[in-house]
Amino acid sequence: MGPVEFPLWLRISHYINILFLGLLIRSGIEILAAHPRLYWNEGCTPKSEWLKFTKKEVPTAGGEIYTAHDDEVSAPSWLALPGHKNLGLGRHWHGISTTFWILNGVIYVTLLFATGEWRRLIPTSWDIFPRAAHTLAGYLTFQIPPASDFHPYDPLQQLTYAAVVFLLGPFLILTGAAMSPAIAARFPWYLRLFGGRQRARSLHFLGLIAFILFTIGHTILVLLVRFQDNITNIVLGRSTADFGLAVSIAVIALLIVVAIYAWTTWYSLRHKRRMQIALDTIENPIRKIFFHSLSSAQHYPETAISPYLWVNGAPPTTDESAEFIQLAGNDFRDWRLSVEGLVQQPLTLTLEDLRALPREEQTTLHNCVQGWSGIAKWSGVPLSKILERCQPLPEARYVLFLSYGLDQFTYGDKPRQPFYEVIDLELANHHQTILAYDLNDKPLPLAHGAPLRLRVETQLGYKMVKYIRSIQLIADYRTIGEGQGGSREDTMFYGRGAEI
Ligand SMILES: Nc1nc2c(c(=O)[nH]1)N[C@H]1C(S)=C(S)[C@@H](COP(=O)(O)O)O[C@H]1N2
Ligand SMILES: [Mo]
Repeated sequence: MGPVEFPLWLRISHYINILFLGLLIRSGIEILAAHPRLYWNEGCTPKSEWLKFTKKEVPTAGGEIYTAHDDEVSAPSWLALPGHKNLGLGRHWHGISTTFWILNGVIYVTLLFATGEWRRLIPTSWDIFPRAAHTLAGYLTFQIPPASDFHPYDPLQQLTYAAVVFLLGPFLILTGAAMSPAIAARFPWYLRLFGGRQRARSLHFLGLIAFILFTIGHTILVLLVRFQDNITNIVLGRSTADFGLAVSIAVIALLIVVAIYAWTTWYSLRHKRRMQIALDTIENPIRKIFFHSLSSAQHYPETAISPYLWVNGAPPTTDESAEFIQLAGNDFRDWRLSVEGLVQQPLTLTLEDLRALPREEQTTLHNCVQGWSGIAKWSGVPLSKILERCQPLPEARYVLFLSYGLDQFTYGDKPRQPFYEVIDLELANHHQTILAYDLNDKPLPLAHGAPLRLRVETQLGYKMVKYIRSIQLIADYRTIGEGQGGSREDTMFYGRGAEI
């Protein structure tokens, strides 16, 4: 075999891969820190985690409410992107990086096959296994394989690279997609392939560990075994190229990657809103195309109902809403739901009125943006039935749900605002979008949103407003609050779409 050349496209895609893998890993750590526990069970029962990155214990006795936000840990910025409890921005970076990493991967694989380069990577004979084992045994006894073993890779190298490209990469994409509430809601069989969302999440994490171990091993071997050939090959395409030049280019290229990592963290922490809008502008159309129209078709058996349900967002206190406390004290008999805004027929409904309307029961999976989940049976009235009755005006495009409770977080130095979220009419009319008044066949408990809460089964939990006070049909969400489409979007920089 003559000298091998590494084509330019291959070298560039290898470099782009380094850049995005780092962004993916760092933003992934940010996401993990938002719920630093990993489980094999779907309900995330406290103390059942197989791995946790927090010393906190979830109080299971006593009346005090412990929310998922209380459980979040702060990751340092050198490790996580951007660090310091910025799940919203971490998620934007993870989304953007996933998109470009996959794009880079698709271009790479296409060119690999189009140019015949695949023959170097994909083993075509079973004897690669014994040969790779032989090479491994050699490395383990500190023997470097002879130059004749590299075509351009030694058997172990070839097998590992092929496994990383064609197995580990797709595995991370598939387990990542399984964590999308929209995919899990529309294709429940897909989630079952992995044994549920928490298993997919745990497997995604183990995939990350595999990637990190591979990267460490790969880097060590590149440095220790035939470094001069490796660096000239991957930078300049030929082992006969100028070694000094190759090293200089590699060092500069890696410094650029480090500078990009530092910049993304710094800029994200400093200009949170700007970063949120910039990244979401790219993601939003992608989410719209692939996820938005998926409608939930979940029918979990009642035996799947989780023994424990995490809480996010505590009930309003007297300071937040004395009115709510009064209503709750009277079992919500005086509570009224007002449906107003751009409607022909404003409505005022009591809980009895709502219970008299058509009832929808659904046992579904709740997916919090932070990572935990839980299966519960929700009963209530389909939102579409309310919309039929209030008759939205033609200019109405969104539905706003306003809570009695206040947002836990604030933006700038402003006081805390009532918690609200906005969904569009397409989501509002999905079959399993309901206003729930019962949880597991009992009136909704206070912690989970009494007397009425929204369920939108293709979305992440933050869209599902609890303690509903009113529903308004509006033409545009940009004039409401900070203009991002909901409290979590306004103050925590989450995405406008909550499908993944
Ligand atoms: N009013 C109000 N509704 C809210 C929240 C909140 O803080 N306040 N948190 C949201 C989030 S982030 C989630 S995950 C779910 C949690 O619902 P649960 O507490 O019933 O599990 O409620 C959503 N609805
Ligand atoms: Mo959440």
